[in-house]
Amino acid sequence: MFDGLRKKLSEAVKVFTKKEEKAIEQRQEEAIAPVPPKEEQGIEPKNVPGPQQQSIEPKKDLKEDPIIKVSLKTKLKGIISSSVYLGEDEIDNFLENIKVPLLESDVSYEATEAFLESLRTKLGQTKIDPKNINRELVDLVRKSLFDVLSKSGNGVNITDFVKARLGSGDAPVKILFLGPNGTGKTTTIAKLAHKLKREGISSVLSASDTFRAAAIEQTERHASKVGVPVIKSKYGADPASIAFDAVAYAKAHNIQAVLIDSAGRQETNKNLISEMQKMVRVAKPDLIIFVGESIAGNQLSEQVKEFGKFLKIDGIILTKLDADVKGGNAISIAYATGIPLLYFGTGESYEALVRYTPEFVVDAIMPNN
Ligand SMILES: Nc1nc2c(ncn2[C@@H]2O[C@H](COP(=O)(O)OP(=O)(O)OP(=O)(O)O)[C@@H](O)[C@H]2O)c(=O)[nH]1
Ligand SMILES: [Mg+2]
Repeated sequence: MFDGLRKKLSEAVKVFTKKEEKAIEQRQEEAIAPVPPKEEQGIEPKNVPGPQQQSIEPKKDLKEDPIIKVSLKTKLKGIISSSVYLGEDEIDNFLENIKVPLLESDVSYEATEAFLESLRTKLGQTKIDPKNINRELVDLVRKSLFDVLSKSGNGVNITDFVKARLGSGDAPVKILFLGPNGTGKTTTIAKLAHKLKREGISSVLSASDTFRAAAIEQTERHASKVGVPVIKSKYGADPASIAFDAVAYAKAHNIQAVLIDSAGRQETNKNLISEMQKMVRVAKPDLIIFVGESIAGNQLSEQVKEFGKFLKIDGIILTKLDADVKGGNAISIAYATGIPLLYFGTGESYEALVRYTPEFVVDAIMPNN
């Protein structure tokens, strides 16, 4: 999870830290180096004493000269311990080093630019402690990542959402899941049913994918493993009417949440999109959740935007993060769509569902060392 991005970013920070440490060391050496005598500087000294005079004058040890000692000491102390602003060239250099890993790791161009802009501002305003360059850079990178990730909110805990709705008398709470083929919609529904159950919230699954072969049996299998009821019909049946039946079942049996599955579809398929709109009209979901897979790369944001033209998407669940070696998509999607990211699917087990928060992503990408 986020492995590619984490390794590349921390490497870029390390490389730049080494460069800066060297630059500072060099400045220190320049400060320690004795000032060359004026002859060497090509300046004709005035009142040069003759050779005889020279031998009479006792040799002055530079180290013993209290004036030189103090000034050198102060100068060095200043250079070694006081914090410094990075120069513009240094900032440019650092940002360039960090831009490539982001783009290579599926972070979109727009999100990368937003991140770099935030980081540039922070670098320009922050005095860096030369003894702690790595730590300070890590801190600024973390803050800039946080800025970009916060654009899609701070995440929503579905169980809290359901509890709040139930508290205001809105039972059952209906959640519809949609997205492209094979992204993990049905598995994610099972994970959420499991999660709700553990928190004491009852749910029923609506097997509204009547299109894909074996989809109904798959939903039934999940329902029986998790221990929740499922409402189903025949293949080819109207998905909206199954959702309607599931809501009626929930009302009749005091079930608190209805999780409505749907067949995977491409955002360009007009018939399937209008079928989806019918589901929304009939079932009136409280939440419409887009389930996309992290490994879809940069096209994921486009998919969300296209679906969003026909239906109001309330949240996104990003699956298969465990299989994504790059990991930048979470940043891209948070930035590009502005739609709240809710959860990450991190494996095939029912437990493999992690709540999204900007902090979680920042910690995974740039751990505080
Ligand atoms: N590694 C990994 N696999 C996942 C994750 N979520 C789902 N899967 C797997 O992805 C495959 C497809 O999952 P489904 O839940 O059937 O996906 P779907 O979106 O319902 O598929 P369709 O209904 O055909 O559109 C299954 O093999 C799941 O086990 C995840 O977070 N990580
Ligand atoms: Mg499915």
